[in-house]
Amino acid sequence: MSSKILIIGACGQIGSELTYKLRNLFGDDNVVASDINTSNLDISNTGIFEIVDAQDFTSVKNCVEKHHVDTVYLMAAMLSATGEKFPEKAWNLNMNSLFHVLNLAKDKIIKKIFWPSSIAVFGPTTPTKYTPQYTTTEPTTVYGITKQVGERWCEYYFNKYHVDVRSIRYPGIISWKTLPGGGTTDYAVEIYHEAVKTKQYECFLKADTELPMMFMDDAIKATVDIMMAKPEDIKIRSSYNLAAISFTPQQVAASIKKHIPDFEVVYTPDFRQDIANSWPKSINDSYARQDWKWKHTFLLEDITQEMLFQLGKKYNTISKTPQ
Ligand code: AKB
Repeated sequence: MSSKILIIGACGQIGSELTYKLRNLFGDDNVVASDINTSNLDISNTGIFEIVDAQDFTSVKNCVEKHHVDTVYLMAAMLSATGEKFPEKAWNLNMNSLFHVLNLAKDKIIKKIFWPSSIAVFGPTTPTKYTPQYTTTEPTTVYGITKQVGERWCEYYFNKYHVDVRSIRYPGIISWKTLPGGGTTDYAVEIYHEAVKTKQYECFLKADTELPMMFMDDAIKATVDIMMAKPEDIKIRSSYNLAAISFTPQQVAASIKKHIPDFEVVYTPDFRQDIANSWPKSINDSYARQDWKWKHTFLLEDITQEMLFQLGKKYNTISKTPQ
């Protein structure tokens, strides 16, 4: 019998692309997409879709039982920037939803969980360059605190109750299908949209703010790969460091200018600058590369080409194929 998958938070930036990928890999009948509302019609109108409130245990459990789900991808979360505006809401959403799925697995109602962590688990006392897997984690954002504590709980449920939970620490994710919402790394998506639409962008981070980033296709590949790996190969049950590339706003702007020479960026840092300053500039992900053979594909120039091509089609500003 094939596995039955539930994605919670399927309308969001990563959830939506994960839904397309999992439907593709396992068939539309084996993938249940869910979210708190139908904000992404491309997801809710194109396959099995349920309204699920990730904070409500009964809502999650009913959906799991109705569809005989054995694997849950918990993608619902409040991200770093929004979390600073609504600390208690961020705590409640990020922690309650995690406990609900961990407890469903503890009670053997589901078998396997994917839960995303983030580079936000790191803080100002963490070494910023090539940040190791095991190091000081003193996050300064509520989002980071929920991810750090969540990692501890994942490992605890694995050790105490043999819950098969797998996790990666996502860097900033760049994609063109669904906009991100409420993160500090969102500038790296917005900049492409504005380059294509208006040839101008006001960046909320300083020009030289270096952060770890990854193209969506690589992030989805990592997510699927860690979930398909043999249980014995998943040696870290808190969360794996994961890396692809690192760049600054100035570097993305320069790579866009190669294609759109009159693109202009002004830098007006806001409260998100402090968050970015507290995060690593680059990540050492050697455990992921060793344990489950993680390898990234997309470099900055590849990402720029693909983003400008896809957004050009979306906004009707180009008709040529990428070189
Ligand atoms: C954010 O910026 O909050 C997220 C993240 C790095 O987890 N994209």
